[in-house]
Amino acid sequence: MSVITSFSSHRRTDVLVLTPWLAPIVWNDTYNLAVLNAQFHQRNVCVGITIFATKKRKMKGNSRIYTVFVPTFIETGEKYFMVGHKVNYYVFTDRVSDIPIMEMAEGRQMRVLRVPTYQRWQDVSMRRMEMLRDYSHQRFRGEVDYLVCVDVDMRFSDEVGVEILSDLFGTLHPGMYGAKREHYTYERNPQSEAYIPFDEGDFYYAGGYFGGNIEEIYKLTNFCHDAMMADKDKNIEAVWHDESYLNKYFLYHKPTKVLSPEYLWYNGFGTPAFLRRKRFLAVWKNHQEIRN
Ligand code: 2GW
Ligand code: MN
Repeated sequence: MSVITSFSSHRRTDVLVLTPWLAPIVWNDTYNLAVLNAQFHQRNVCVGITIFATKKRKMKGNSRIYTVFVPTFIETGEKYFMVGHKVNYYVFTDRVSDIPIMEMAEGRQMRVLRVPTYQRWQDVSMRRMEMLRDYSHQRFRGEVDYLVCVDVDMRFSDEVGVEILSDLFGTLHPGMYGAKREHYTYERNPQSEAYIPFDEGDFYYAGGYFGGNIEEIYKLTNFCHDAMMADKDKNIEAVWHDESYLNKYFLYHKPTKVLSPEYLWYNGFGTPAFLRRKRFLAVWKNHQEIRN
């Protein structure tokens, strides 16, 4: 592995590349992937990526079944996600027979995990924390070194590699990028376990993209689930559900890496100059809608 002599190609001055607690913020042109790949290959790292596809979503007479997002997710993942590394896709679903068998590159596999259905969509989203906690404890520990936990209504559109991996990482929410702290949509009810006062908070992190090693993901999901249950007992539900509790966790357990909005983008937000790559995009859901 040769250390690159020209550092000028791995520098950004137009964006923040380091948090005040010295965690890298990952942007294109801040790292050398060849060097990182060699390091992670040396450790023979295996990466788990989790998605959930349960139940139906009913909206304005339309309904959609979240399993429709799975094939595109995996196809684009095979093209762009951790190419050349060992990967396990974990698909959590209540409709096992809707998940097709798909071809994977060598060293990569898909595992379908049956989970219960929740009636309220907020519970569908929030209960992911409990299931990730339980599977981290029972299964993931023995199978993978890192977990990447993302929404399913997404597709990869450029490389996402080992540069994202770290003990604990979160992703800047693309809709909140550049917003003032007081405009972050943290939970503002002091009675809630997710409460963050207006003068606190570092970044607004997205609920649909976090990860880390299994121990850290266990701690994160355990905290979020317990906080949600404590709020439920008080008849409280945080404004952005699991995302609100995740933001609370990251406030007091700072991530060791932060992913830039390159890693989570909506085409509707256009292409600002700071965005040199769009690696992972929200799928327009109405394209997928299935009439009742
Ligand atoms: C059904 C009705 C309304 C909303 C979601 C669902 C639903 C979600 C569902 O019927 N089945 C299902 O499997 N899900 C899973 O939850 C699926 O993995 C999906 O990606 C995830 C979050 O729901 P989604 O993607 O429709 O909502 P977003 O994109 O607005 O999610 C953001 O906000 C959520 C909390 O409100 C979460 O924090 C999420 O991580 C955020 O990206
Ligand atoms: Mn989503």
